[in-house]
This record gives sequence, C-alpha cells and structure tokens, in this order.
Amino acid sequence: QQTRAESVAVLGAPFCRGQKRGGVEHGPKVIRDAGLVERLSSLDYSVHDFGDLNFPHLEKDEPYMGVKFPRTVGAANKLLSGAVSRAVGAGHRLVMLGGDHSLAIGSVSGHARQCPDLCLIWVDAHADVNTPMCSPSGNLHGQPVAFMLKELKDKMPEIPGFSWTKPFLSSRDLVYVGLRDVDPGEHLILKNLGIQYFSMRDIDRLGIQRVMEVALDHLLGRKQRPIHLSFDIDAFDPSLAPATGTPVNGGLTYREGIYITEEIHNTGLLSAIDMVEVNPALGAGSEAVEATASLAVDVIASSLGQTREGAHASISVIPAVK
Ligand code: EXY
Ligand code: MN
Ligand code: MN
Ligand code: MN
Repeated sequence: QQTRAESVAVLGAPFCRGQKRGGVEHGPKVIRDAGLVERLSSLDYSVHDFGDLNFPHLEKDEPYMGVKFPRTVGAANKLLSGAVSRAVGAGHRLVMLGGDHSLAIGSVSGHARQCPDLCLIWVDAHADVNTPMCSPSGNLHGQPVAFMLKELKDKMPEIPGFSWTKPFLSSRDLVYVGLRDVDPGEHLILKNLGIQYFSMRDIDRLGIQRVMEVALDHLLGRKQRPIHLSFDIDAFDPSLAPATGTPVNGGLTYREGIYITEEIHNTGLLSAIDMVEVNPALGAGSEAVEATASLAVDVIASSLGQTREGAHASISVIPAVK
C-alpha cells in the first residue's frame, strides 16, 4: 500500500491552567484512546506521535492584573511553541492535542515562526480575544488571540511569563466560525479591528456552505498561504460535545462541523490543527466522554482528508471474481 508523501506529527499538551476546571489535561489521552493515530494511518499518512509534553510545575504563581496562573501558562506555551516550531520545521503537518485553549498562544506562535504568512481559522463558541483588562474571569483560555494580534499590541500589559512572545498576526488574517458567547470587550475588539467572523446566527442566515466560501476567500483570496486551524470542541452543540468546560447551547451540528473541515482540507493548505477543551472529567459519564473524544477524532481526520463520499487511494481495480 502506498503512503502519502505527507507526514503528520501528533503532539500532546496535557495542560489545564488556562481555566479553572480540572480534567482537561487528560484530553490528549482520551483523544488518542479514541483511535486518532490509527485513523490518520488509515488515511495513508506517516504518523509520528511525539507523545505528551512535560510542562514545568511552578510552586508559586500569584495572579497578575487579574490574570490567573500567568507564569505557568506562559512557561507551558513557551515550551509548546518551540516544539511546534521544530515539528513544522521538520516538514510535518502538526496536530496539537490540548489541554485548554490558552495553548493556542504557543501552538500558533510556534507555527508562525516557520510560516510567518500563515492565516488562522478559529472554530469556537467563544472569541477568546479578551485582553487582561477586559477579561471577566482572568482565565487565559479566554485570552489567547489577544496575545497574537499586532493591532492589540498597545492594549496588552506585560504579563509575567510571556516575555518570550510578541504579537505576530494581523487581524485580517483571522476568521472565526461558530461564535455565540462573546463578551462586551471582545465584541468591541472584533468590530474595531474589522475581524471577519461568522456567529451561529450567521451560519443560520447564510448556511455553512456560503460561510466557508466567504471565510476562505477572505483569507486566501489575496494570497495562498498556510492555514492554522484552532478547533475548540465547544464549537459543537453540547448535545454532541458534552465533555467540555464551557459549553454553550445552540452550537454546530455534526454536519456543519465536518463541512468546515472538509472545505479546509480541500484548500490543500492546512498546515497545523489544535484540538482543545476536551475534558474527560466532565459530561455525564463515560459514554459522553467517548462521544466527545470520537468527535474530536472525526474533526481531525476530516481536516486531513477523510471524506464522506469515500476514497479509492488504496484500490485501483474492482476486484475480479475468484
Ligand atoms: N469569555 C469567557 C472568558 O473570557 O472567561 C469564557 C471563555 C471560555 C473560553 C473557551 C475556551 O473557549
Ligand atoms: Mn487529573
Ligand atoms: Mn476556545
Ligand atoms: Mn470555547
């Protein structure tokens, strides 16, 4: 059986300090247990599972300007950023398994070190673009995009733990899909910076086909460039993804979610994926957890070329009667 030229690196990031609920650090384990590596191998990738990162534990990490665990989150993301940069630099497509969504600071910045012209598709119920000044919670999983955007540079205080990174992304190189729980400060940022976003209401109005057409044209119409997909499992409706820390009603259907990733795959430009916020300590028992993890695997596989209409890569003749 021939294998694709491409290889995929899987990198586990067992980390939970960007939010307050324990358990999300076990996301990488349940996503692997749901068969991720086998599924990607069956798509003919050569899969390199780099295992889980070992994040430093800091004894003392007091809040700073309301931001919780700043040094712990900063140090974890610094480590992740280096690991992602090395994996992408070695020529792999990257799959980062979280962990909470604060990890996107490290993942996207590490990717951007190798691909400075990348664009970012953020699929989430939330915009995760609070600055420390407008965050209602102080949780860093609600703030990662604010650390990335060049246009927010002078709105961001210096947070201990983050001196290693500086903003690297233009607001026009970012698109959101799935929003339905956006804080007032975040809404102002989206509007002031003219960020292209598609809320669940927009999906209701336009349909997911038109949403993806406009989203991809916005990002790629000017220039073809590598895509980073940051996929928060809470983008899905809680009936499909119950094992997550901040569920919001009225989310993506299974078919909308898979259509999003199929269209991203069809660009041929997907370079890295984050799959975050799967929390096996939540949800009403093991079935709920397995359903959520299996959904995460479907999203990743679909992003990397699994199709609903089948494929014929490994068979070229209809088998003759024996
Ligand atoms: N916007 C709220 C906050 O900043 O606290 C909730 C953020 C939840 C973030 C989840 C991961 O997407
Ligand atoms: Mn635990
Ligand atoms: Mn998120
Ligand atoms: Mn979210």
